Amino acid sequence: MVPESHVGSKLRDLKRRLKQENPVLEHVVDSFRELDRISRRLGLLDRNESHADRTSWWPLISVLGVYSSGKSSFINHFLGYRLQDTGNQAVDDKFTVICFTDEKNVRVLPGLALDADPRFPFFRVSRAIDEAAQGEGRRIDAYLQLKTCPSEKLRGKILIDSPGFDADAQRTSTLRITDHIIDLSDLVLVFFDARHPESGSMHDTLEHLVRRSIGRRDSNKFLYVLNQIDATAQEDNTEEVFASWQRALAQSGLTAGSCYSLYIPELAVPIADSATRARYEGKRDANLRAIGQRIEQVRVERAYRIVGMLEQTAHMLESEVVPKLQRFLADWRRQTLWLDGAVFGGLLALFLVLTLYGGYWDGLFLRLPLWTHLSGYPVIQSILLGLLAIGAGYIHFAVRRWSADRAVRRMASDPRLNDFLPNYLRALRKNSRWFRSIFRRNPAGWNRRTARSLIKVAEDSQGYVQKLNDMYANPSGEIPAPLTSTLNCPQPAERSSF
Ligand SMILES: Nc1nc2c(ncn2[C@@H]2O[C@H](COP(=O)(O)OP(=O)(O)OP(=O)(O)O)[C@@H](O)[C@H]2O)c(=O)[nH]1
Ligand SMILES: [Mg+2]
Repeated sequence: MVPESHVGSKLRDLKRRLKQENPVLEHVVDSFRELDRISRRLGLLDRNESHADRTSWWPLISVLGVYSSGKSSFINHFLGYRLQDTGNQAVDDKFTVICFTDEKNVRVLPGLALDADPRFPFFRVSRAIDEAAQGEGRRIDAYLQLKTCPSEKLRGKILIDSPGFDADAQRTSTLRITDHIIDLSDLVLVFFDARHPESGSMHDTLEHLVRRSIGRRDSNKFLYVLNQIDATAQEDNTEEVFASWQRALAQSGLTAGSCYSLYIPELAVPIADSATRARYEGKRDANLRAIGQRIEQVRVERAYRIVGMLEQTAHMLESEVVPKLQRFLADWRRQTLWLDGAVFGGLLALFLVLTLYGGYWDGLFLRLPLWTHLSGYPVIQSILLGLLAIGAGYIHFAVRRWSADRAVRRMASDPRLNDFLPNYLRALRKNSRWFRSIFRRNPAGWNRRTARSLIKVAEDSQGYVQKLNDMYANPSGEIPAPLTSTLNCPQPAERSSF
């Protein structure tokens, strides 16, 4: 029996985990497996690669921001689980990636577990850290840890808790990880502390996180949260605190975004006045709900995105990859035939000229003295003919290889192939192996059966979209629009009021 490849066991594990979290995506894994099989036959992927690696299967929600602002408390509240330590001193000194487990207990694994596993968003992050700060990549465990938690709220998503933002104390490597997290996240919650609106950490957060979020194409994935707003209940000056926070955001250049003010229910200082309490609680619950819905929405969007990627990949294989490989084969064939013609034609012409010049022709008969001498030795004659054929074969294969290299170089200079280039090159090598005839019009591994499988994958992906619609679409048949209930951020694109 052939041992199961690294990819095989990875996809099996992925499927097992998705089975608990999203049954539609569980079947999508099978379709990705089929695409991998086709791509491997085409020579695009090797045994250890999978199209499934090109996407993160879980939506990533990261919580960043000011230290002691309640990032970990928010995560604990959201999960309904006392997972993260909290406290008034700086508590978290590393990033914690939190994902679902069906085991009863929480597990804490070192950063290495994340660095080495392509299913997680930190796969090979140590290399990126090394680029930012040499030698630090080895200390990956000092920056990252993985926690698994059985909270139902975590199904189908990954949360990231982070150390409080403090640019002075932080090394370039931490900033590098922060940037990496922001790039990968589907949703970024940036936390501020209503108790200390002017802290240094607030300043750093504004400088690094808010300023950088501005002008990004995905800037709507940032939610700004002013936490611990219960601290304003005593003086009942929420509006003032909120407005000054927004001014600080505006001064950092933020002109649009979703802003929320919150407090964590179980941690709040009790609010004595019942009317004030009711007002605070009503707004807090609305905002917690809004953030919760936004998180849920991200999960839905991610499921559609993965199915979309499946269809796109199937489409790309059929309408881009196969035609490109066919073009390569045609190029290679044409070039080889031309060159073969030129080289052998030239040699033949040279032979004719030399023999004519030497007077070896008797009418239409060539009489080479050497050949005539050997007429009594048919074995030697055969050996000579054999050597001649080997020489011709050698030239032909050299010509084939040269033409293939040229066609490969031409393809390699195509900037549109960018990160798919190594895959193309691998397929080209497979297609131009010595035993493959140059007269084949279809690429290696491409036949009616593979074409049918590809059509089936595309059809299946439409089926998955329908299933997702059945799961998530509301009765009017619409996919829920991104939730836009927000507070009055400066000139907000999306707004509500507290
Ligand atoms: N009154 C009140 N206290 C809160 C609230 N949220 C958090 N706290 C308290 O604030 C302190 C800091 O909370 P953490 O959750 O540890 O804050 P953090 O942002 O994770 O802090 P670091 O990990 O150190 O950056 C803890 O003592 C919490 O109990 C809130 O909404 N209201
Ligand atoms: Mg914390």
